[in-house]
Amino acid sequence: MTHILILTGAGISAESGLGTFRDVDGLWTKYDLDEVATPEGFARNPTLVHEFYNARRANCFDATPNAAHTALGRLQSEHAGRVTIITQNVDDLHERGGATDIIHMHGELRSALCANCDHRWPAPREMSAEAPCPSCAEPNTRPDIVWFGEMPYRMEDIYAALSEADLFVAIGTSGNVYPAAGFVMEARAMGIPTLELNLEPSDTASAFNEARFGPATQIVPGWVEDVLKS
Ligand code: BV8
Repeated sequence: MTHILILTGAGISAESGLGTFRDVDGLWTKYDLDEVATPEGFARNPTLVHEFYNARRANCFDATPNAAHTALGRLQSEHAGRVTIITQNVDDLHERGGATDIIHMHGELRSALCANCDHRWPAPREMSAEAPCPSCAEPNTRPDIVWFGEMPYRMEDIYAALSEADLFVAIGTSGNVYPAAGFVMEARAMGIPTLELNLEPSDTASAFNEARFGPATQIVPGWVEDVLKS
């Protein structure tokens, strides 16, 4: 029974119309990461940061999961062993594509967080710097997103899943952001076979034992088919 551990990034949602970060017209080419994805940026201008995430939340609500998301949902329901999905993505397309057992290590657009009392609740479509927290009533709410310089969520669960994995697969990630980009090296150090499924070789491509390149909606369903047939 093989336990498959999958790390996904923005590339798996690209064909659903959600922007990636570092491609030619990626989000970080349009917005200054320091202004909209750091706690310092949020402290300086919470309204700008809420506008950035409100726009991405709207895109996400209007997007639909693609064949790669649904293929991973199928893998989880049909593969005899465990399939754990760790995603860097903050959209909910994995869930809407039928996947469960998902670790959102960078948080989720559909969740809101109070910076004052740590209360979490389902995010409204539009958040604002003035809106009071439903629990402590303080106007100090933020997107439930892990920004640069902040601790990613559920790191213990991630390292536990890594230590039990029989295969590590990275899908649609450029391998630029740590600690996620380092997981492939942790897998190699434990002798776990590694596979990259990406549009093109990522910045960590040399660390993978195997790779398949192409759009996720083509190469992910094909790979899932091969796994379920093996
Ligand atoms: C941490 C939420 C300590 C926001 C994100 C100085 C100070 C503090 C920290 C640091 C520092 N210097 C470095 C760091 C570490 C820093 C970091 O790595 N910085 C980088 C820029 C060097 N990391 C952190 O700060 C992290 N925290 O280190 O805490 C710690 C350390 C260890 C253990 C515990 C604690 C927090 C990082 C999280 C930041 N938040 N997201 C938001 O989403 O709005 S990161 C952001 O980048 C997104 O989450 C995104 O998912 C993620 C990674 O990007 P990718 O998903 O890979 O997307 P990208 O566009 O880069 O690539 C897309 C890929 O898809 C490409 O390869 C492309 O070819 C491919 N593709 C495109 N189309 C398709 C496709 N593939 C298939 N099919 C297609 N159709």
